[in-house]
Amino acid sequence: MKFPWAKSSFEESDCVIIGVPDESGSRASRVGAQLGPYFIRKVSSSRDVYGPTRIAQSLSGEIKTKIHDLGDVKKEDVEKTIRYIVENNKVPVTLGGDHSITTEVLKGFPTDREISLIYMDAHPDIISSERHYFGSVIFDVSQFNNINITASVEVGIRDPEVEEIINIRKLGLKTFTTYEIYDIGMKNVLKEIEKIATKNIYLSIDMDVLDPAFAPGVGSPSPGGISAVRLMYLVKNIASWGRLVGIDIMETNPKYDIQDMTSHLAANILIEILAALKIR
Ligand SMILES: [Mn+2]
Repeated sequence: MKFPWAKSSFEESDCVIIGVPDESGSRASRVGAQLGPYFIRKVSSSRDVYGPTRIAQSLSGEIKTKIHDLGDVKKEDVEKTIRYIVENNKVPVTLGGDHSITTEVLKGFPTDREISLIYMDAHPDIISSERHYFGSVIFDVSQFNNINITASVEVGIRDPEVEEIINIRKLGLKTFTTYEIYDIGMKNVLKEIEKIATKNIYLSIDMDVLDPAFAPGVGSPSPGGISAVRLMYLVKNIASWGRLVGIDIMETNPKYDIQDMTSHLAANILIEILAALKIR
């Protein structure tokens, strides 16, 4: 299964999509994130395409980015696949699968070019007492040479563990909770993110950053999240800055979804990003 609207060959593409149907790094009691890539592509194939040629327009307009869908990749092959995509000057887009796949993706980027992470998640994922799973992604990648943690930011968090609050302070990571987003408003959040994330930007989206009312199909739902349009507004603006070097959309769990609404939203978030994306 591939996205019907991802029609470019690898050679001519600006962006390359991979799916990683794996949840071996998850500890969620709600199993099913490995089905994410299949359902996101399937629901987009049936709802975002009208007939053989008419592709749904995004809110941001026509998708001018040339997109190739490479299909699914095993978790152990993610690092080398990403390296191959990046070496060919294309922007990799990864669909999960559990959030620990982001660590594997970031291993594939060159070690000598600094990256700012913009990490949208209900949970800070910055546990250090356990490593190499979906709760330790930020701590794990903070050990990488190319990840500039003080020029990185977490958006939408609301469910931290005590250990994580300590680690956020220790590492100098900036965060916006959902209350802070509500308080200062979307335009100001965007301005603040732009001031913090000054390097090449890797954008990672955990679908649980959204309120469960918009995204019930996730492994670890957390009430009090942001709305679908707010997330789309943030990511489409970030994509328009021309500094995105990689994107992922993780933790869609079709087993707990309602009529595929979370899978469809994941597909539409991707479409909005791709329509607004300015290639460097
Ligand atoms: Mn996460």
